[in-house]
Amino acid sequence: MEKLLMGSGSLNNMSNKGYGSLLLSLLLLSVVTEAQALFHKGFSKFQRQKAALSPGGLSSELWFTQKLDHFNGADSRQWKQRYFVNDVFYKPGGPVFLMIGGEGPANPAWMKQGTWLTYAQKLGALCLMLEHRFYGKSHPTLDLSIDNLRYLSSRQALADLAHFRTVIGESRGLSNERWVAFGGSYPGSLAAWFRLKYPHLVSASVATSAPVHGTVNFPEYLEVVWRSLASVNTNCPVLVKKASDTLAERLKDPKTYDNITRDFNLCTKLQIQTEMDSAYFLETLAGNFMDVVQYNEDNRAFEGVVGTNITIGVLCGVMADTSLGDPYSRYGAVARLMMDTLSMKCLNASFSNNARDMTNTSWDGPAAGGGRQWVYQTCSEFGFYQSSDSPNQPFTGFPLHYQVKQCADFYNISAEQVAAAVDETNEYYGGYNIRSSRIVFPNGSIDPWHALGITQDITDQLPAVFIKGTAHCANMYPARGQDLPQLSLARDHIFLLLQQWLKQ
Ligand SMILES: *[C@@H]1O[C@H](CO)[C@@H](O)[C@H](O)[C@H]1NC(C)=O
Ligand SMILES: *[C@@H]1O[C@H](CO)[C@@H](O)[C@H](O)[C@H]1NC(C)=O
Ligand SMILES: *[C@@H]1O[C@H](CO)[C@@H](O)[C@H](O)[C@H]1NC(C)=O
Ligand SMILES: *[C@@H]1O[C@H](CO)[C@@H](O)[C@H](O)[C@H]1NC(C)=O
Ligand SMILES: *[C@@H]1O[C@H](CO)[C@@H](O)[C@H](O)[C@H]1NC(C)=O
Ligand SMILES: CC(=O)N[C@H]1CO[C@H](CO)[C@@H](O)[C@@H]1O
Repeated sequence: MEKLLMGSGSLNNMSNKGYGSLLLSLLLLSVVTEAQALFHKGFSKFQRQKAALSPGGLSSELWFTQKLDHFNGADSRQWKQRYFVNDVFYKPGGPVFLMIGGEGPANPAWMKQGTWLTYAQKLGALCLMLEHRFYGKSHPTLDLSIDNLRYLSSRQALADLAHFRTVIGESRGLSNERWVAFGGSYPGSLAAWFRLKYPHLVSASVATSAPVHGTVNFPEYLEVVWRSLASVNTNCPVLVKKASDTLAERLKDPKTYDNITRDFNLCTKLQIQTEMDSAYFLETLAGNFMDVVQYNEDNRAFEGVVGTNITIGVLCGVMADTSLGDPYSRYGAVARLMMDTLSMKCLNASFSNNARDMTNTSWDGPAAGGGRQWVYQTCSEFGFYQSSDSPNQPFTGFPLHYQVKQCADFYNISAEQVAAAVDETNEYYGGYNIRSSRIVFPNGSIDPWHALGITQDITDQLPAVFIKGTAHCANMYPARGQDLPQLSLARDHIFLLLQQWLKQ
């Protein structure tokens, strides 16, 4: 959702909870749409596979019995993991495509649309999508307490995929077929790592916009935001910087709070008691720009994502509009435009409310849509904090220590533990030095996440596919007439690679 998702107050309801810039594909594979609400039928026990298929060959949700802890043979606790099937294109002997769920509910829209289905049609593939543990309706534990979150990790998620692949392979007679993993953003990394760690179970992977390198501090993200804004109008990021500097300066003087409350349409009067409060507020406003850049002009509408007609050009247009007053006033206009677009009445910018939401451990809690879980994964595995620490970026006031302190506030994970966990993640998967074969890494030049991805061929068997001018995960969305030619070429190129690899 928010920046790699994941960022704060921006293009979606969840982003105004402050973990906005952190959620990768929450917006990607996972936005909860009204249509999805219809899927709420509770835990349908073991439906027989065929019975669960609708006439068109698209399944409603199915449930797979999964182990809670794959790494402890003495722990036999189990839970039910949600998955979906589309066998419309399947031809006996064809490959099996596995779409990997990420840091939000698995969105069944992907079972009806998306580039992977175009490939499936051409190759006669069976399509499956497995929801990630702890997201959506895949609840391994009774709640999201710190003790229970210990079972949330990419390693457990990969072991879920391995067990799912093995059991479904056997039960459907597909053990000897070629399996291909797909994913975008964090699930893109999982697609690459699934091939890396379980090469006997998956023949090839398409790891789109995958941040395979963990890093505690990720200031480069906002540097790409600067460049993406500058590509529309060189003055645009300069104006944003002026505005955010002015705002940060005013936050030091409580006499300005009434005006700020009005200018940014806050739900309640601004209160700044700690550095966390001001950092949260400034990060939330920056989140508007981060989300628009990350998802600029993509084709996510089919997922039920709103607000996609706000482009970088629209934001820079507002920032350049002198009739709106000084840059600070234009920055307020951007915030109000985003709220209008999302039909939000006002902006919640209080860190303490956010902290209350983020520490709620109930599955019905306000951050259980993915925020509490994803931020936990950043603290315990990846970092990825889009801090404002670089001088070459447009925002002010949310340094790394503000972000890392949330790990202690929300999960009792210290800064030292975060640093050690990220090192261990890179040690385990290899980071940029991943060594494997038959993994393709598509990247978009304006996607801020490409800085943590594989952007140059490692070997013939580990190629990068560069797509100039596209944003996060663009190649996964359904093709459109107005797509850039290089985007269409990239989709074709990936298809040719798959075709070639499936013959090997
Ligand atoms: C608040 O804004 C008004 C204009 O809308 C301005 O006249 C006033 O000086 C501002 N107050 C402060 C404390 O900046
Ligand atoms: C975006 O779409 C909405 C609804 O169709 C429309 O009202 C709005 O003017 C559009 N905004 C821009 C910036 O194009
Ligand atoms: C703001 O937060 C309050 C309390 O958490 C909540 O009741 C309200 O719905 C929120 N408003 C918006 C517009 O998000
Ligand atoms: C957690 O969220 C649920 C659902 O919104 C709410 O009923 C419950 O009171 C919250 N728990 C705490 C401790 O705030
Ligand atoms: C926080 O973690 C420390 C050790 O890392 C532990 O000693 C302490 O009991 C934990 N506190 C809570 C409230 O869980
Ligand atoms: C923006 C970016 O890093 N693009 C890279 C994507 O991958 C290609 C290799 O195919 C690189 O040349 C690009 O620099």
